Amino acid sequence: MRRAVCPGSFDPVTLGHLDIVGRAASLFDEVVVAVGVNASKNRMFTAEERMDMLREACAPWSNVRVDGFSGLLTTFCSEHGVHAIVKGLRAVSDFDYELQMAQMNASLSDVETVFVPTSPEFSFLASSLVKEVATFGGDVSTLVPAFVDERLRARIAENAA
Ligand code: COD
Repeated sequence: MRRAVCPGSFDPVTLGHLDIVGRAASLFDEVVVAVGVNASKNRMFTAEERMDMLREACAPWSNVRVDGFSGLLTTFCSEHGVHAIVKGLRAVSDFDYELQMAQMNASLSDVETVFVPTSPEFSFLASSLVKEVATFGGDVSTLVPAFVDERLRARIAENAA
């Protein structure tokens, strides 16, 4: 069984994330989408909310499941029999940081990192930008699944009330 992990914050999941998850699902027997729950950043959605959205978005892939993790990703990998970390690369700016993480993770364990290039239509897409655009009333309906768009707008309205 070749098992990979797609880790991230997914605050919230975008079509760019799902493009990488879907392609990982065709490369590996099983893919675990692992939501980092370390409380280091301000999040719009709780870990449970982020995982719920991912479960709904990943439902079409029978070999993908969603889990949460705290602490080191390499610890999660060894506890769950994960052999590869799959990361999407958008630009050279991603590469510098992702290479550093891949090398650190390789020094901590024997898990390999596999980089998947973003599809061109998603190369500018990041959760942080989606939240910013949506917060200022912009249309993000082509960048996230429809139900995520609804939850984003509901959360922004709640926060503004
Ligand atoms: N196209 C392609 N790929 C994309 C796109 C896009 N448009 N958007 C995002 N991605 C991919 C990237 O590969 C990214 O790495 C991944 O999706 C997740 O993105 P985010 O923004 O949701 O998540 P990050 O980058 O905040 O997640 C960082 C981790 C949680 C993976 C990282 O901090 C981590 O591993 N933390 C655990 C603690 C640890 O082990 N630290 C030591 C690391 S060396």
